[in-house]
Amino acid sequence: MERSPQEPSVDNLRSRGIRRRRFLGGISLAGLGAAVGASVHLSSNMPGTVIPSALAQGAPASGAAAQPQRPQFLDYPGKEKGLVVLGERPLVAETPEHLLDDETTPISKFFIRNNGQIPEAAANPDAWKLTVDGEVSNRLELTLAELKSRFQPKTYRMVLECGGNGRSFFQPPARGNQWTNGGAGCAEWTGIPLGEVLQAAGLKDTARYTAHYGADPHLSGDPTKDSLSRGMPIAKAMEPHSLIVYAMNGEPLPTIHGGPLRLVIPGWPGSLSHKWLTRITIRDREHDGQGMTGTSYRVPNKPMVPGGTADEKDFRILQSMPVRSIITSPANGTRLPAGTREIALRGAAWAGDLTVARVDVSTDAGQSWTQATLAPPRNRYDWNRWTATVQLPSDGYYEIWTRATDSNDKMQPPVVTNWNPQGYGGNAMHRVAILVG
Ligand SMILES: Nc1nc2c(c(=O)[nH]1)N[C@H]1C(S)=C(S)[C@@H](COP(=O)(O)O)O[C@H]1N2
Ligand SMILES: [Mo]
Repeated sequence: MERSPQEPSVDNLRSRGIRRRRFLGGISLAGLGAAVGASVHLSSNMPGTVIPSALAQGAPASGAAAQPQRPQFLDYPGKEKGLVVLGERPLVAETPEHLLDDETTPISKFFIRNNGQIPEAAANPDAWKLTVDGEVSNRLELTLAELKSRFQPKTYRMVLECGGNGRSFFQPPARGNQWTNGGAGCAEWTGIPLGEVLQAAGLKDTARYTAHYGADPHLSGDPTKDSLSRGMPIAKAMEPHSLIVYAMNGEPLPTIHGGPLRLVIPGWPGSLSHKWLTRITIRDREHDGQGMTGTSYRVPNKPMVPGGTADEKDFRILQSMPVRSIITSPANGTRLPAGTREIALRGAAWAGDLTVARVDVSTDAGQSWTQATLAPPRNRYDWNRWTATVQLPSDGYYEIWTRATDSNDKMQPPVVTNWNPQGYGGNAMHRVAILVG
């Protein structure tokens, strides 16, 4: 079979040190192009280290897979077809960056991450029960109706981000769902501050840490096993933005997002934002539930050799998520009319517990940068929407890069650093490819 110059052979790719697993034979990019009313094939000739994220979507988790893979698009009630399935059992789906272009992420576009089975929808949400026990003087058992009537609700727009967001950019591949940058979204969450409920339960002097339990059955069906059970230091739980949530974007919290009741613990790994929440136990020490041990949600204290063997005693629990910015328009793979010399860019940036100090964009692989304009966040933990205009000197192929800098003056790195076995902290600059003419 004859190859077009845009479809280099496998041997060709190897000899140029390009990672095979990053190549989708142009299918993914063509698909995205079609989605935005264009059809382009830019996926060839791009080295694995710089390949834009849309090209990595649908790539197999294992570097061993030799066949290019077509991304699998989600087919789920109430969800956009453009979400990309990263796993079916448990169901995990991410939002390609160009679908994060809304100020507030609609439910239909919000990413999905499960560790176990999805429970049945609650027949009577207001009767849903939450227990608060452990190191408290006044054990609580509250229905959702009682929660709503006893406490004053708050609504904040806040980023929820999976701890493994960006994992697919690690090399060698890190274990777990191969998120590009789409394991994140920013919704309006309505609920009761967790701290007020803990206060009502009366924290004892011995209270150090939370432990979260939910109604999702373990994948195996074994009732003695938790799908997930994480926890956090009391200080994080007492922050005013740590919420027990029952509504999302003004609607009752959908079952797929943990309805009727979940935690939203902004700034920290999404795994703390427990869905289908039934019980919070206060402990006198760090929690040791499912997802708290080994190298899960942990990062090395000293840089380790990529692909090396982890020594668990050198790891600490991942708390605040790293700074990240994404380009949400134009979409990766967009083709623009010949003669286009100026492009309006839009995006979003966020920085865990910190704030975003600035966002810069480049069209020349970082040789020069243009500062973006940040819209102010509505409240703490909201993302910053940003806009920028860039000039292009000619028709042709360009990559647009974005990088954010946080309030501690830490900038996103050009490539993923700090390799760790389960791939946390992958916050390399986001890149999209465009073709003018
Ligand atoms: N009960 C329960 N809560 C959970 C999970 C889970 O598997 N079970 N997954 C967590 C993880 S890892 C993430 S990133 C977020 C994802 O929330 P979403 O599916 O609403 O996007 O939920 C968290 N809460
Ligand atoms: Mo997650």
